[in-house]
Amino acid sequence: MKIQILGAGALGSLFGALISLAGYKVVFVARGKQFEALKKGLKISGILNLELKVQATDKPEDADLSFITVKAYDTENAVKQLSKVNAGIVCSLQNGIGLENIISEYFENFVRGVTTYAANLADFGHVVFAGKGYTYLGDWKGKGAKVVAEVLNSSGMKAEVVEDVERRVWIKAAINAVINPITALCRVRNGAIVEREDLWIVAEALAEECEKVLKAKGYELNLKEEVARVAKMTALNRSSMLQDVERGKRTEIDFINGAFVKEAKKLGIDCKINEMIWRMVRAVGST
Ligand code: KPL
Repeated sequence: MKIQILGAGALGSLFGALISLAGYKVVFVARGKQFEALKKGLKISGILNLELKVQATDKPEDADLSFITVKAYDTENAVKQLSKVNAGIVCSLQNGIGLENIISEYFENFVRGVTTYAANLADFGHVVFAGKGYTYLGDWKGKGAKVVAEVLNSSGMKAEVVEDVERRVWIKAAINAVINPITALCRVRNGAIVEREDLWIVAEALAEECEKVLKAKGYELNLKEEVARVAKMTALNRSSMLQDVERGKRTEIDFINGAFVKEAKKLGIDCKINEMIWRMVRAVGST
């Protein structure tokens, strides 16, 4: 079985490494400095310490399974390229809301995944495996979730096929809507959210608005508790948005807080704090 990672950044490279260590043939699709570095090899540190030779390319190839791990704003570009080859089952593990319609348009078998695995890019070609997690997978269009779960589980990663993947996408995005912008704006690790009173007050305000949106969509949960749990569990992690801001890269804020603000408007829910934070991150990042 040939597996392709479209967007071999931090998370994509970690998944690619773990899957190739299990014996699967894996192709890493990357761009720029990451592509150049991967041609020389991939270093993993943190929970695992190893270096491996990988097959790197800058264009998608035919594959039996293609993971999409590009940034949310690159989705359209990436799927257009991917649609030119035989992509096989397509599985998105991206953060953010609203990517599903774009991907479904191009492929017959589309699996949406939500993962809590954590990875940071220490340098081009060097990924820090920062946290083991869980991956939930659901068939969004056609079939494939079972196959993806088998690949991940046989690679030593915990994965499960679920019926409510859309709910899980929204809940993950809500957690991201609280942790990511605060850590990016204040340049702190995730743990600071629960350790510093000032930050927790902002976190609570964001969480209250997002929870109202979730509730109106029929997704009940105590978001503050969930945010506190994730912030403690990933205390030492630098959120993906903090990493983007530190590198002067565009952030995924439009697909996280921006998506909550748009949904809140449709539902007639006040979401002003998310809107302020959304605009502040846009101003800080290179949007
Ligand atoms: O998903 C994450 C991210 O950084 O994007 C969290 C859960 C906040 C972990 O860092």
